[in-house]
Amino acid sequence: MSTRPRILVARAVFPETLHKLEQHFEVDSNQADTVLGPQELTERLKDKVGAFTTGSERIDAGVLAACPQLKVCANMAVGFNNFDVPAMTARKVLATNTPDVLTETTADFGFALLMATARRIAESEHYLRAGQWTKWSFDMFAGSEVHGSTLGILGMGRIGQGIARRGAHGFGMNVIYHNRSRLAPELEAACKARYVGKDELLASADHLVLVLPYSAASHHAIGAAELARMKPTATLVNIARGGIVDDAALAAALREKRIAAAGLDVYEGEPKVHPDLLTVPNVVLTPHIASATVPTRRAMADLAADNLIGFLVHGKPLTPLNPEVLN
Ligand code: 8YV
Repeated sequence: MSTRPRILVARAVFPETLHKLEQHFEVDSNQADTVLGPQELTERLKDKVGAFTTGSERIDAGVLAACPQLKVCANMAVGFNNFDVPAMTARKVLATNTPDVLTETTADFGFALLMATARRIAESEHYLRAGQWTKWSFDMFAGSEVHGSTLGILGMGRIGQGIARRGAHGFGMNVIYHNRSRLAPELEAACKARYVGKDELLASADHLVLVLPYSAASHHAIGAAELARMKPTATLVNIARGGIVDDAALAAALREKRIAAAGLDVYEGEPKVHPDLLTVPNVVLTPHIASATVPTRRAMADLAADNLIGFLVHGKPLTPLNPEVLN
């Protein structure tokens, strides 16, 4: 029997990533490309020391209790709400994520979704494909202005700052943000962003982009009450996590034109999408692809693999979330 560490790759990844991992580990890989539920995940993880996860597999106290050999879980995602980090730390299981490598790509996509939403690109394309374009008219797909407008950002981490820089420097937008803590002055200056309270953010933004991490505290951070504070001409973009927005409340606000439009890449309960969102025209819906460029997905997969190799082979992970377990 091989003495190499045994790991689980929980979901289909690049063949090159598997090959890289196989140089160091005995790899059990879920080629099915489905998210392993708690039962199957536990079954396949109980004799492993490491897991390569993709942001959806839940690692919680139950899984940890059933997998006593587990030492590390490397998420191929910057978000890590699928990990119960305190429970992992208590069990001395290392958690890693993939920060930085996806920042600019994800900020590009956030801006693309903002543009598509404000300028009604998806809606007008559907109209054209459906053969409905027979004449020009003065107000056909007239949207909202992007340049010079007020860009609001909720959650001002690396990706939020990337969106702020694009807005301020590329489109001359007036950038305001709200975050748990205020940025250092030099970071605020770099993205020409002004800190405001959440109420002012909601009331003043022409385009509001959500880039905050998901947690119990951010669950439904945008619900009916928050939507009611926004301008009727405003657009909302969510590239953070489903669950931050109350999708049913958003669909109602869009249908009743209480806000102008929304662009969503993430959903509560994805890949299921709230049925009401599928029937309102003024929303652009994409299937959680903000980090999806070939180079970025490769960099994310490489970093997750290098975290497993770094920790299990060399004792040094690259981007630990709970470095205290290394002591
Ligand atoms: C991933 C993401 O595509 O990094 C994140 O947090 O949401 C996306 O970049 C997704 O989590 C699957 O890995």
